Amino acid sequence: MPQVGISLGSNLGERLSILSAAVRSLHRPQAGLKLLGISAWYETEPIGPPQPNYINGCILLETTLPPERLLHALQRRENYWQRQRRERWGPRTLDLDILFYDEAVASTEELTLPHPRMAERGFVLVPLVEVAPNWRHPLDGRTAQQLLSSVTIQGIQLWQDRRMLLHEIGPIDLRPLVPADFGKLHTLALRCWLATYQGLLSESYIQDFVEHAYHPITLEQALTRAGSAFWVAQDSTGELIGFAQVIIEQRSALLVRLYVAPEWQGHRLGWNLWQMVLAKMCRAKVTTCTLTVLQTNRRAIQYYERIGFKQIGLADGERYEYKYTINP
Ligand code: A4P
Ligand code: MG
Repeated sequence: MPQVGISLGSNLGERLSILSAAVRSLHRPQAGLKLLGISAWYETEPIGPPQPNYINGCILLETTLPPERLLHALQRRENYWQRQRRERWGPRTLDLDILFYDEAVASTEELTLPHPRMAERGFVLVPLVEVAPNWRHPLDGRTAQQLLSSVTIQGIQLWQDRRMLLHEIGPIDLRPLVPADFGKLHTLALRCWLATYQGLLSESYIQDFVEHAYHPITLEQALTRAGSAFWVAQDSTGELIGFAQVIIEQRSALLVRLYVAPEWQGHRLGWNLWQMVLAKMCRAKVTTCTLTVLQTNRRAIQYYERIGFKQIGLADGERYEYKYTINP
C-alpha cells in the first residue's frame, strides 16, 4: 500500500489541540487511512510574512486513497478548522501538505509531488526524519536524512518531546455519549471514583454519589441540558476508557467532569482526552473554561495545573476554582 508523508502546521488558536485532533482524524483504517508514525512537535519561527510562531510536525500514513482524493480529505480537515486563505504563506489554524506519495512525481494544477518546497525547509525535514528517514526524493536522489543535513535548523525548537505513540492515540475515539452507554458509564464512573477518591471520601459516600450522579435519569438530564456536551472515549474494542462533560454558555465553559479509567492513567489518555475536549471548545469559540476541584484531591489538582489551569479562588464545599484561558 502507498506510504505518504504529511506535514502539519498551525499558528493560530489552540495549536497543539488542533494538530492532535487532525492527527487523530487521519487514523481511519476503514476509510483507507492508517497512521504508521508520528513525529514530535516543534515550535518554529515563521517563514514568510510576519506572523505568530508555528507548531510543526509530520506523520507517515499508509493509504488506499489516490493522491487527489487524499488531498481533498486533507482540505476538508483544514476547512473544518475554519482555515482562511487570505494571503499566501499567511497564518493558519491548520495546514496539511502532502510531502510525498511514495516516490511519485506529479505536477498538476492541484497537486505537486513531492511538495516543491519541502527540501528547503527545516520545519518540514526535522520532524520528517523521525518518521521516514530513508525516504528518497525521486527527483534529487537524496534521503530525508541527507536533505536535512543541507538546511538550517535555526529557529526550530522541540515543543513536545513525548511522541504520541500509536497505540495510545490511534485506537482512541471520542464520541458523544448515547443512552446505550449508560450502564457501562456507570460501571466505569464507579471505578474512576473509587480510584480517585480513595482515602478522601468514604466508600459508601462514593457509592451513593455515583449511584445518583450516573443514574440513567441523571445522565438523560445531562444529555438534554442546554449547552451540555458529554463525550466518551473508547478503545478499539469499544470499551469505554474515559469521559468528559462540559457545559458551554456563550464564550465560557464549565468542565463538569474529566475521568480516565484507572488502568489507563499514566498513558497520556488524560492529556489526549483534554486535548480533544479543548479542540471541541475551540471550535465552539469558547474563550475560558473553569472547573472546581476538592481541595484535598491533590492528584487532580496536579493534573489540572500541569495541563495549564490556574487557580482563581475558592468555591463552595471546600473546593478550589480553576480557570483555563483558550487561545483565540
Ligand atoms: N498543492 C499543490 N501541491 C500540494 C501538496 N503536495 N500538498 C496546492 C498540499 N497542497 C498542494 O495550498 C495552496 C494550494 O497548493 C492548494 O490549493 C493545493 O491545491 P494552501 O494550503 O491553500 O496554501 P498555502 O499553504 O499558504 O500555500 P503553500 O504554497 O502550500 O504554502 P506552504 O509552502 O505550505 O507554506 N513557517 C513555518 N515555520 N511553518 C510552517 O508550517 N507554512 C507556510 C506555508 C509558510 N511558513 C511557515 C509554514
Ligand atoms: Mg498548504
